[in-house]
Amino acid sequence: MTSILVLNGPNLNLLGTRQPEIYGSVTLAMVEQACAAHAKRLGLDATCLQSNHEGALIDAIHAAKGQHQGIILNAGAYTHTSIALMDALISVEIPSVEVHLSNIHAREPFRHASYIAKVALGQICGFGPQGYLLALDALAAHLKEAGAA
Ligand code: CA2
Repeated sequence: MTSILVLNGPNLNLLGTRQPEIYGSVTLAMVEQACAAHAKRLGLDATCLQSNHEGALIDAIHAAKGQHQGIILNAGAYTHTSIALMDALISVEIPSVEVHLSNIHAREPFRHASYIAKVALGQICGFGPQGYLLALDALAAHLKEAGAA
C-alpha cells in the first residue's frame, strides 16, 4: 500500500497545550489520528513521527527511502534554518509537501523564508490542522498523476 510519512519537528509535541491563540487547541495526537483516518479514506497508509532533534528528523527522512512514497513535513523552526533538512529531502527523492499550522507569511519576517519550500512540491500554511489533510490530498493526487499510487 502507498505509504506517507507525516513528520513533525521541534516543539510540535506541545501542540494544544500552549499558545492556543496561534496554534489552536488540537493536540498532536489528534492531528496524527486525523491524518491516519484521512489517509485511509484516500487509500493510503500514514506513519506519523515527531522529534525535537534535527538529526533525528534527517534520519527519519533517510529511512523513508523505499518505505514511504511521500513525506508531509512540518519542520517547525528548522524550516527557516536547516539546509541539512533540505539536503536530506533532496537526497531521498521522495515527493514532499511542507505544512505549517500558522500563516508563516503573516508573522515575523524571519518566518517568511523556508529551506523546505525550495525542494517540496508545495507549501500549505495558515489552515491549522486541516493543512495536514490538504497535504494528504495533494500528495494523493500527485502520486496518482505520477503513476506511483
Ligand atoms: O506554524 C507552524 O506550524 C510552525 O511550523 C510552528 C513552529 C514555528 O517555529 C514555525 O515558524 C511555524 C513552532 C512550533 C511550536 O509549536 C508549539 C505548539 C504549541 C505550543 C507551543 C509551541
